[in-house]
Amino acid sequence: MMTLYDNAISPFARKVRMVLDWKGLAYETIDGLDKRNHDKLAAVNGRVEVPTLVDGGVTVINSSDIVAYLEHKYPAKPVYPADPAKRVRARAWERCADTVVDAILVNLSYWLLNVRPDAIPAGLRDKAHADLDQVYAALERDLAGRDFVCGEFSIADIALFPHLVSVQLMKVPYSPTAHPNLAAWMKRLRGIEAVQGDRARARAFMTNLDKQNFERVKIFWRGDRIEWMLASGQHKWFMNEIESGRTIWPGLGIPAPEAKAGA
Ligand SMILES: N[C@@H](CCC(=O)N[C@@H](CS)C(=O)NCC(=O)O)C(=O)O
Repeated sequence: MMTLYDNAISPFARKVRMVLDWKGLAYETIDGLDKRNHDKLAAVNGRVEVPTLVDGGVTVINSSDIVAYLEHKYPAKPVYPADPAKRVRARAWERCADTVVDAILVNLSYWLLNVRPDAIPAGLRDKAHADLDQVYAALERDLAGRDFVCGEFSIADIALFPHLVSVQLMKVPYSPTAHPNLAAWMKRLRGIEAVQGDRARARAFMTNLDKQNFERVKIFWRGDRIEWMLASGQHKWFMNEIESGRTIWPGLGIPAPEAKAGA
């Protein structure tokens, strides 16, 4: 059986788990961000990130690579559109979710989920809202006359959902009046079984937040989240985080030796 190192509120792990559920595949999970499982995760992923998928002798890291692997090995119930142009579009939205929307919302979440010595920097939420408004407008445009972002249900919808479902909580909401297509699409997604499972897991995790065993003081920083923070004028705040010892950096993530055939 496949093993997915995941976490109920990691948007990347949520994306992969929804793909597994959508395709009806069997898997077991280990919460890789639970500190008790840290060494196990480090043994399979040099970056020490979730999601990580272990399928027999094959270990796949990075959510979009995991989705591509699953799609290749289990083509039934596809998450990439068959039409090449639509497929490019679906990947473009997945990338936007992974690199832009993730960076904005996860950076805001530090003042909700983490134990912080400071208040959110002045102007940061407004900057987040202004940037997200551009995403909301583009989704509103692409969803006109369609049920899903690329027509059929695809990785675009799956990648965006875990982020957009949190925008009320992060106080950067879209307006159902200004964005009726977006609001109707989010409602439609909530009717899909794989999405319902995701919501239930995230809710259960949040309800017991204080009992969860993940790192809440130091922040794990990587590329896109740093980029958005610096592009939002927070270089001094960021330097202070480094100097105060509140940062964790990913490992190098050099591929491990290949498993021997038949292993
Ligand atoms: N590019 C990676 C990003 C994965 C990522 O950022 N994972 C975060 C959780 S959302 C993580 O594992 N952070 C390690 C930590 O918080 O200790 C992917 O697409 O899978």
